[in-house]
Amino acid sequence: MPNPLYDALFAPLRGRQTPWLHLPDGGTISGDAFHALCARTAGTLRAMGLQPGDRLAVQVEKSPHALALYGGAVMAGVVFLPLNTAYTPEEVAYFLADAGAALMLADSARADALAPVAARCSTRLMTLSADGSGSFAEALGQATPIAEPAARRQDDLAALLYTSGTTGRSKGAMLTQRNLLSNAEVLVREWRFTSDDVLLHALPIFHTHGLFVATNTLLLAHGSMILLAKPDIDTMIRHLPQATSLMGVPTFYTRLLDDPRFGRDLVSHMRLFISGSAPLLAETHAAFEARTGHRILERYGMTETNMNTSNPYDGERRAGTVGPALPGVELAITDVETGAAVAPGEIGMIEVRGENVFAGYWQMPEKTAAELRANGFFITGDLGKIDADGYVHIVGRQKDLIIAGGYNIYPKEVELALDEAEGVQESAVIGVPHPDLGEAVLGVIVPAPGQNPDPDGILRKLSGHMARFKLPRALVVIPKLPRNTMGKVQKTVLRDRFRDWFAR
Ligand code: MCA
Ligand code: AMP
Repeated sequence: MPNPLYDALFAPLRGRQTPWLHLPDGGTISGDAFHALCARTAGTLRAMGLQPGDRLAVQVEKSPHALALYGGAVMAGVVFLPLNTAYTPEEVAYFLADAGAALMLADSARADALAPVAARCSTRLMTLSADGSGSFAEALGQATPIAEPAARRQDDLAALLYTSGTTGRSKGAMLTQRNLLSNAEVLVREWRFTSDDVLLHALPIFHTHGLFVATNTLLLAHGSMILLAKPDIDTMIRHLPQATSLMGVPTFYTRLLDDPRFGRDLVSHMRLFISGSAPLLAETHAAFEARTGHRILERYGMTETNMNTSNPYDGERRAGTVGPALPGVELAITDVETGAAVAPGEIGMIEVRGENVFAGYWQMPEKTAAELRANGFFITGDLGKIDADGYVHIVGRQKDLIIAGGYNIYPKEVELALDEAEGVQESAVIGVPHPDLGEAVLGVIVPAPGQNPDPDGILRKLSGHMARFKLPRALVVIPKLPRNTMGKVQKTVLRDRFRDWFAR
């Protein structure tokens, strides 16, 4: 029975005795062994009663078993819903309830905290730890591997990935088999991945970048990956000599450059360095070339659209641009107010259409209608222009979003929490330049009349409720927020005023 994503990505692993995963301890997992693990995972999901189309929520540490959950879900026809391991139980509750997840897999260490949440959402909770232990791991040991993957069509959902909303409510981006497969096909071709490639995989596997861009591309190319549990720089440096390629957020590249061991010798056999998820500074691009002789290839994508543009493999990789549209992706630059196309070369809203573009937000028809036009163009919220050579320049964001180290933080969510804090009248949360993370979260608070809020105490309290990467790195107290004549907080004024806050 057809299951296009399985047929293209996972079926070729079957019978392959060469490594698919290289592990930091020197071990390897062959394609065939990984395929068998996926088939057993799919069998376990079925034995747990999951039907094609059901949602499987996963909040586990990165490991080969964790990656096989994705393969198992594809084989069982189950919709894969990966969650950031930094999310607190309170945050997880929203995703389980919204997605109506049938099963959640979590590390054993979190099981107690998650149990009441899962019970409230009528989601079955099982455990799977990075060392391969836990109740799901035990069930896996007893399971019959599925012989035949579930039949799926190109338009069936493969994954549900949540992206935060400007109003604070996260939206589940529905990604179909076609979305994922078409993008993987384009990336293999455009970036020239082959079975000789070994990707140094140091990204998390709960986001598009590490899960789809990296994993799907290497699967389709029949290459292999060095799977690192954490983006630890020492481990990355140790394994670079065995790799041919690296995909990273800009923080990977600035951290490598900060390390005196990183130089030409270490990367002599590397073929390709790719950067995305956040803007790569032109100075990083230049410093990287000076140090290694390699020009980083920068590309641009989103959870909702997979990859949209990429600098060319053979042509000029231009610093400060994200390259031309990928084959099969149409771009439009439109007026933010009217939606009409702007003149060539002008700045406007970047819109995207193609097989890569998602099917809409899970059970949010009004949000889908607001961002996905009837003509198929998705309104990205990114502002940019296309130059005379077709290269896209991202110049800013219309959406109020902070990207720190490649993670997205929606200020509204943090502001709502700060506004509730003791002694706070109101707040504004902004992103300001940060030497390691690109941008970091800064909270600006205004005291309630006669109050003297305690920034450290406020941050301590917040930390139990929201993922730590969303927490302001600092809180500053000012007497009042700058506002325009309409009463809107002028975040640009705040960003200018505090732009050197985290300067080295
Ligand atoms: C960790 N911390 C962070 C971040 N990461 N704070 C802000 N922003 C972050 N990105 C916090 C931790 O909570 C901790 O706080 C402290 O910083 C140190 O954490 P540590 O674990 O040591 O950090 P790390 O492991 O060195 O990770 C930093 C990192 C990582 C390498 C930048 O965040 C990362 O792998 N980012 C990649 C994210 C990604 O894959 N993005 C793709 C999504 P405390 O000390 O208080 O506990 S976007 C996407 O998929 C689209 C489609 C695209 O285009 O790619
Ligand atoms: P996410 O919602 O996590 O998928 O993040 C997508 C957002 O990351 C995009 O809308 C952009 O704002 C940003 N992004 C991704 N790649 C790049 C890049 N190369 N340069 C600038 N911004 C990027």
